Amino acid sequence: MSEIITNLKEDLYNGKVDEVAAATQKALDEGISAGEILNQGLIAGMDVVGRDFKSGELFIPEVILCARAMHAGLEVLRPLLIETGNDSPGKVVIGTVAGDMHDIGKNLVSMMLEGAGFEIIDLGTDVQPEQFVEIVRAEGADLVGMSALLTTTMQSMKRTIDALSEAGLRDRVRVLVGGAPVTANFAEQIGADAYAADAAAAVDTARSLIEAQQT
Ligand code: B12
Repeated sequence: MSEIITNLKEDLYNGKVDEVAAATQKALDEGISAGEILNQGLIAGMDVVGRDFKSGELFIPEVILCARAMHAGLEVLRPLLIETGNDSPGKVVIGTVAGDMHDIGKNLVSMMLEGAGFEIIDLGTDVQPEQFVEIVRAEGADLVGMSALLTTTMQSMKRTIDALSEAGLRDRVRVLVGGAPVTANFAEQIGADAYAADAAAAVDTARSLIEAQQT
């Protein structure tokens, strides 16, 4: 692995916001692709943070700094990830479900969908089922994307799907779920249309869900 990527991962681990932004830009300037910087640098760096958070080596304040650093790197990559044509395959309402504040993965999925031309309405984090319902209805969304990173908030996905059904919107909108603890099996159990494991898979799955809806 190149030295720049190794340094980038180290800076991310140490929560150095400005350094991560600068290292991301430097990597781009040296011709490393956005995909490689994202996967080998930022996401791989965050995996190490997650491992050490779990084992008790890192604590919440440190992880918050790492998350900020990750955001800073993603912002540098943003223009490259969202380079797009004009033809929108559909409108997506996306958010992290009620009770959950994790937004890095959701933001990445948003960016990649935007890059694939989707129109994105990002509701942020801790989004209540009623908020999803209100915006899906108001915007006539084609697809709802929900993210959950906590086993305790996964049930908010089901509550949101139930709320969409109660509001009579479920037939009109496809539901795509994701986040580290979510599985295809869980998606099926709660009545979602699909699960995708990462941002690249999210784009392919969103496309095929909307195509299937239109035919
Ligand atoms: C960063 C982080 C935080 C940050 C969040 C900052 C932020 N702005 O997001 C802070 C410090 C705030 C935090 C807080 C907490 N956290 Co935390 N956190 C993490 C950590 C280290 C990384 C998550 C991350 O960003 N990963 C990088 C991104 C790129 O990956 P990702 O989110 O999985 O997203 C990818 C896929 O899942 C998928 N995806 C994600 N969303 C979606 C949506 C759709 C529609 C699709 C299709 C796909 C998709 O695509 C993404 C890109 O490839 C994880 C550890 C881990 N390994 O996941 C713990 C982790 C999720 N946290 C955990 C915990 C326990 C907490 C707290 C409860 C701690 C506490 N005691 O207070 C709080 C909860 C706060 C709350 N109410 O939400 C646990 C969860 C355990 C569990 N099984 O429930 C984890 C797993 C750590 C651990 N091993 O113990 N956390």
